[in-house]
Amino acid sequence: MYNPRFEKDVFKRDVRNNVKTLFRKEVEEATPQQLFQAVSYAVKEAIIDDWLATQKQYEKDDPKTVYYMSMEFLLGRALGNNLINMTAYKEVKEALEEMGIDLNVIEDQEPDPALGNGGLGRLAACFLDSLATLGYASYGCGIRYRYGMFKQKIRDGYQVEAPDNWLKDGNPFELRRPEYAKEVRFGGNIRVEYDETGKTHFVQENYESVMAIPYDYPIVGYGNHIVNTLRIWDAEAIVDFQLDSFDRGDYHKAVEQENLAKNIVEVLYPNDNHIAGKELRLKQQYFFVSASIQAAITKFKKKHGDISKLPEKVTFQMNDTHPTVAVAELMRILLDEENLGWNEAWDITTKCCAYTNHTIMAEALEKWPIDLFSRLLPRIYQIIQEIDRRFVEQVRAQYPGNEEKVKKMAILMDGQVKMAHLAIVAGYSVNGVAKLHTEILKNQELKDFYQMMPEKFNNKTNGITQRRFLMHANPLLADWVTEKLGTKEWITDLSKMSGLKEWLDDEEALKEFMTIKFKNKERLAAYIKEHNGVEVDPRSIFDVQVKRLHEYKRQLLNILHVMYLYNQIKDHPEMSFYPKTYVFGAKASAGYIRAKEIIKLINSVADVINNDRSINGKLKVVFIEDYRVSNAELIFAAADISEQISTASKEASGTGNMKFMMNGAPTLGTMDGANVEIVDEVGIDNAFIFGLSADEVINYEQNGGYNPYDIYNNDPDIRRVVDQLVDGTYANGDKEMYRDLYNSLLNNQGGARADMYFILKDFRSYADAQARAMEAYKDTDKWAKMALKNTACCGKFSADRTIQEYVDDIWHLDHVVINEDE
Ligand code: 26V
Repeated sequence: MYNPRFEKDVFKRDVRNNVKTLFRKEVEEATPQQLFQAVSYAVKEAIIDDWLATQKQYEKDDPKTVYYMSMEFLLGRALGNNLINMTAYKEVKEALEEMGIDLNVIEDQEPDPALGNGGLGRLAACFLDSLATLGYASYGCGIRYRYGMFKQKIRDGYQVEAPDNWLKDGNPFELRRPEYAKEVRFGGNIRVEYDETGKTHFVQENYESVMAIPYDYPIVGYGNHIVNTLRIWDAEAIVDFQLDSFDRGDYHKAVEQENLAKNIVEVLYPNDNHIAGKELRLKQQYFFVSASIQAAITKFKKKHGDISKLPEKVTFQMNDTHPTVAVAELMRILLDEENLGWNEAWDITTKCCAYTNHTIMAEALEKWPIDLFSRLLPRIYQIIQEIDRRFVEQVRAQYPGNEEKVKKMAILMDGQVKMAHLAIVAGYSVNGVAKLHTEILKNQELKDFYQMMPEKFNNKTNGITQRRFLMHANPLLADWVTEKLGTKEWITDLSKMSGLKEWLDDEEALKEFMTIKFKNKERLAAYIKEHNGVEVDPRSIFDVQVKRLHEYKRQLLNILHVMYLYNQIKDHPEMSFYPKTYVFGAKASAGYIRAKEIIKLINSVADVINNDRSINGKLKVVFIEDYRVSNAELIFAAADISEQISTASKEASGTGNMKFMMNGAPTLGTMDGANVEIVDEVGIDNAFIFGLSADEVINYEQNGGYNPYDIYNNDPDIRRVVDQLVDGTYANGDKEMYRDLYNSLLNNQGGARADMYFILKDFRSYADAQARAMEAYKDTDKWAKMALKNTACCGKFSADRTIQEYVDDIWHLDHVVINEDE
C-alpha cells in the first residue's frame, strides 16, 4: 500500500508548495479554507497516479463496465474519505500535526457535496465506494448541479431554505474534461427521409441543443489502488453569443440556448417521493442520460467493431425511473446512428438495461404528460410509441380479450408516459431494495408484470459503506473493533464483525464499548451546545430519528409520544424515568406544507420542554439544523436508540437503520423495509419492534382504512396529546397553528383518509416499545450487550455485499486487479 506521496516530508512539502502557488502565502498565514484547498490538491496528486493506472489497466483488461445512472449522488465530504481509502489518514493527520494543522478542522472546511435528497442518492454514493473497493469497472453518471440540496435554517421554529452554493470556492477533487463533451438535443420536429436504398432516416430539425461537459470525480477504492470515476455533466450553450447571431436574426435563439444550458443544471429538485411533473426535470433527465449513453457508446466503439457485442461489455443500471429515458436513447442511437434494425436494436437494449425500484409510494411513480414529453423529446417519443405498440401486442397475445391488463400495463395510457412500465418492459432485471419491499412489488404494486415476466424480478437488499459510516464516522469504535478482532479485515469484509460476538460476555470489553459510545455522545452534545445552544446530558438516553421528513416516516408519531411522556412526567413527578434526549434531524421539501408543520411542532415542543425547569432535565428535545452527511456521521456514532418507525410497507428499505446498527444502536421500529432483515440478523430480543405489520396495513388500506375516533374516544392519554395540538399548549395559545395536523389524524379530507399512516393506531404499541427500551437501558450490562450485539451482527448490511450480489446476479462484471509492480 506504499505511496511515496504520503511520506511525511514529501506530503508536507506538497502542502507548503500548494499554499504558495494557490494563494501566495506561507502556511502560517493561510486561512483554514486555504489549507483545505492546499491539502486537498496534495491528496489529489496522490490519487491521480492511481487514477491513471486504473484506467490503463481497464484499457488493457477491457472488463465489463457498469454505468450507474442516477439523478442523485449524495457524496458527502471527500477529503477524509479519500485519505481513509488511500490508507493514509493517520500518516496525513500526523504530518499536518507536525505543521501545527488539525486535520479535523481542515476537513470541516470542505463543503458537503449534497447532489441528492436522501436514501436513494446516498445509496448511489455508497455503491460507488464499494464498486471501487471490490475492483469493478464502473462509472457513476449524473448531473453537476450548481446548487445541491438546500441548506436548512431553523428560524423561530420554522424551516427556511437557503441555496447551497457548494462550488463557490472551487472544487479541488474534480477534473473538467471538455474533450469528452457531447451534444444533447431538445424539441423541434422529426423529418422522415428515404435514401437511395429505400431505407428510412429520421432527422431532427429546428431543435435547441446544449453541450454536455463532463466533470470527473475520483472514486477511491479501499487499499487497492483502484480509482473509478463519477462523471457528472455540466451544460454549456453551443451557440456562442456572437455578433453574427444578430445578423442572422438568431439573437433570440442564442439567448434561449444560453438560458437552456444554465437552467438545466442549475439546481437539484429538492423533493423526493413526490413528482411535480415539471418540464425542466425531464430536461435534466434526458440531458445527463443522453450524454452518458453517447459517451459509453463512443468508448465501446473505440475498442470494438461489432455493436451487437455491447451487452458483453456494458450494462446500464437505472437508479429508480429517473434515468429511464436511457432505454429509448439507446434505441435511438442503435437505430438512427448505428443503422440497426428494430429487432437487433431491441435485443441489445434489453440486454443492457436494468432497473431498481426504490419506492411504492404512488406519488413518486413517474408519469409524464404525453404532450409535454413528445414536444420535448420528439424522436424519443416515437421510439417509446413503438416499444409500447409491440408490448401491448404481446400482452394481448398472452391475455386474449383482457383489455384490463392492457390498461394496467401499457407504457402509454391516459395521456401519460409511465416510466416504471417502460423500465420494466425494456429492462432485463427489476429489483427491489429489501426482501419485504421486493415481495410487495411482486405481489401488489407490480403484480401484473411479475406474472408476465417473473424471471426479471429479484431482490437486492441495500447496504452501506463501513469505510465512511464506521471508520470515518466513529474512529474510536473502528480502532476498538480492529483491536478486538485482531485484524482489519472487516474493512473490506464486514461479515468479520461477527467475531465480536466473542466479547459479548466480557465485562471489560463491554465497558470499553460503552465508554466509546459515551465519548461519542459527548462529541454530539458539544455539537448540539454549539449549534442549538441547548445543554444535553451525555448520560441520558440518546433516542434519534434522522431522515427526510415524510408523513409515512412518522416523525409525528415520535413527537406526539414525546408530548405524552411530558404529560406523564408532569402528572407523576415521582415516577421512575430514565433521562432521555430525543434528537431529530430532517429536511422537508420546500413545498411540502404538512412536513413543515411537523418541523415547527417538533421545535415548539422542544422549546416548551427544554425550558421547563420543573422536570429537572429528565426530558430534552433537540432538532438538529441542516441534517446532512457530515453531521450524520457524528449523530450515528452517538445514538443509543435508532428510530425506524415508518408505517409498515411504506419504507422500501431504509439505510439509516443500518448505520445506527453498525454503530451499536438497537432499532426501535416497525417490521418495515430492511428493519425486517436487521431483526433477522440481530434477533428480536435485541430490537424493540412494534406496530401493524405490512400485511395488516395493506389489508386496512384495501378496506377503506380504520376509524381513528375509536382510539381517540377510548384512550384518554392519546386524546389528550391530540387535543394539545389545538389547545395552544405548544403554540403560545394559538389554537389554529396545528389544526391541519389534528385534522389529518382524525378526519377524512378530500381523497386522504383520516390518519392515513396509522399513527394513532400504532401509538400504544409504540409507547410500549419505548417503555421496553427504557427498561432495558436501565440494566447497564444488558444494554451494553444488546448494543454490541447490533454492531456484531451488522455484517450483512455492507454495500460490499449488496454490490457483489448485483455483480453476480445482474451485471456479471469482471474483477480487476491493479498490479503494484507495473
Ligand atoms: C423521487 C422523486 C420524485 C420526483 C421528484 C424528485 C424525486 C427525487 C427522488 C425520488 C426518489 C424517491 C425514492 C427514494 O428515495 N427511495 C428511498 O430509497 C432508499 C434507497 O433504496 C431506501 O432506503 C428508502 O427506503 C426509499 O424511501
